[in-house]
This record gives sequence, structure tokens and C-alpha cells, in this order.
Amino acid sequence: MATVTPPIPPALAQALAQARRVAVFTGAGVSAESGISTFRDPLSGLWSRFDARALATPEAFAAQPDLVWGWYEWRRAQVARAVPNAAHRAIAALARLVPGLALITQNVDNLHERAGSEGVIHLHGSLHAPRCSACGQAASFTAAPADEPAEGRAIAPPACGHCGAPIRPGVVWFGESLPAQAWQTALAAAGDCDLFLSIGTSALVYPAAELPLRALRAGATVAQVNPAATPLDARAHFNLRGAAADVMPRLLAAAGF
Ligand code: BJW
Ligand code: ZN
Repeated sequence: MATVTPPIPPALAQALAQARRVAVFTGAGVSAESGISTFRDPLSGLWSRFDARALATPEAFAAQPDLVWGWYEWRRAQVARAVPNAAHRAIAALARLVPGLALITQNVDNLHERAGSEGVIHLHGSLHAPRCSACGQAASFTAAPADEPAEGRAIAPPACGHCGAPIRPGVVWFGESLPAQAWQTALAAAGDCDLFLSIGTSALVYPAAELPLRALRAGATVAQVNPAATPLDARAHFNLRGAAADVMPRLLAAAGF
């Protein structure tokens, strides 16, 4: 999407070099250069081609479980084929350099982990943690789907080995609460960091979008990496208008890492 390579402001490089506690908050844009679609980009985003209400709500799963399960299996196969990009790798490297770093992601892929990040806080769940829609029992299959499911193909969800109800994707749909422990950990990290980096998110989905605002209220420096404008632009101290895979390695280099 972005071809611009914004300069790294020296004051931001200095803030990163001196930060003891860093919170990194990522969204779909961080995985865009790995070939994973974002949600709201006007031409390429998933919600420009698919109806969120028909796929990403508990009501949709209750009404059409095969359609919803098939769509998530298609996305899981895409992620299995993808590889982490330079932004995922830079964030993992940063965590090794700044021990007090919290990585909070809205993404349901596992590309941060595959780039070497540990202890990733997943606010919106994971494509790789399906569970029973009735009793909540975790379903254990993390291998890539055997056959690449065609886009839009309905697939019957497996039955729970415990109670027989359909297994559902382990993601957080609209109207559902975020996992309580992940949310509490994220709130604490945002409220107790020197530097908050918001990378590749439209900052539109709540309550996740509260996190940069909380960091601002707590006095942290807030920087954004995004080729497009977001509602956070007016509040952030730094807006780096570029692609995460280009900006993040250069930000680390500018900080002397
Ligand atoms: C690049 C790039 C590159 C491109 N480099 N950048 C307050 C006000 C209004 C509404 C609400 C509110 N509070 C709650 C709500 C309702 C709702 C909500 O926020 N709606 C808004 C959309 C209006 N929130 C909820 O329902 C949440 N639950 C909740 O509130 O529970 C309490 C409750 C309980 C019971 C009843 C009622 C309330 C849950 C939200 C769950 C979101 N789930 C999804 C789907 C997950 C499963 C799946 O993957 O299918 O999560 S929606 C989707 O959006 C996904 C994402 O994690 C999330 C955030 O999107 P993200 O990551 O920011 O992606 P995009 O596409 O929006 O942006 C990508 C950005 O990258 C863009 O800016 C690009 O420019 C940029 N980019 N290339 C860097 N190379
Ligand atoms: Zn069950």
C-alpha cells in the first residue's frame, strides 16, 4: 500500500533509546506485508469484500456455523502459508533489547510468535485456539488445514469431544468481551509505559482503541506507524506515515539498536 519512507524523528529515536518500559500495540497492518488482508483498507480489506455481521458475530455463527467455520479455515490456511515480515522481526528484536516491553496485538494470526516474540497479549483471540461454542473446552488442532479451503466454501465445524456442540473459532467477535486477563494486562502495560507504539491499526475498534488514550493520559510518549490517517493522529506525539516493515527496522537503527 505505502511507498513512502518517512524520516525517523530524532526525538522519537531518543525516546525509544531511553525508554525502560515500552508498550507495542499492533493491528492488521503489521501483517499486511506478509500478505494477510487487513479489515478496513478500502480496496483490500476483508470488510470491503465480506459482511462483518454475517461472519464475525456470535449470531452469525449460530445462524450459519458452516459458512463462518469455512471462512475462518480459509483465513487460517492463509496464515499458515504466510511468513513474518521485517516489522514482526523488528518488534521481536526490540523485546530482546528492552526487557520491559509488552507486546499487545489485536491480530488473530501467529506471526509475532513465529518471528520470535514471547508472551504476546492477544486481545482478540487467535485463529489457532478454537474452542467449544457451548462448554468452552479447548479443541486441540493447530496444524494447517489439510486441503486449502476455497474462499467462501462452507465447512461443517467439528463437534466438541466433551459435549458434542460445534467447535467455534477462538477469536473475539463483535459484541463479545475481550479475554479478561489479556485486557487487564494490556491496560496495566498502557498505563505504565514510557513509550507506546501503535503500529498498523485503524484505532477504531473499542475497547482496544482505549489503550493509546490511556497511555497518553498516563504521560507516555505515543507514536503511530501507519500509511493512512487514524483518529489517533491528532493526539499522538509522532505519526510516521509509512509501512511497518519499512519503518520499524529503521526506527530501531535510529535508536542505536
Ligand atoms: C498498515 C499497513 C502497513 C495497512 N503497515 N500499517 C465504543 C464506541 C463505538 C463502538 C463500540 C464501543 N465499544 C465497543 C463497541 C463495539 C465494537 C466496536 O468497537 N465497534 C467499532 C468498529 C465501531 N466492539 C466490540 O464489539 C468489542 N467487544 C466489546 O465491546 O465487548 C463489550 C460488550 C459485550 C457485550 C455486548 C456489548 C459490548 C469486540 C471487538 C472485537 C473485534 N473483532 C475483530 C474480528 C476478530 C476476528 C477475526 O479476525 O475475524 O477484530 S473486528 C477486526 O477489527 C479484528 C481486528 O483485530 C480489529 C481491529 O482492526 P485493525 O487491526 O485496526 O485493522 P484495520 O483493518 O481496521 O486497520 C488496519 C490499519 O493498518 C489501517 O489503518 C491501515 O492504514 C494500516 N495499514 N497497511 C502499517 N503495511
Ligand atoms: Zn463442549
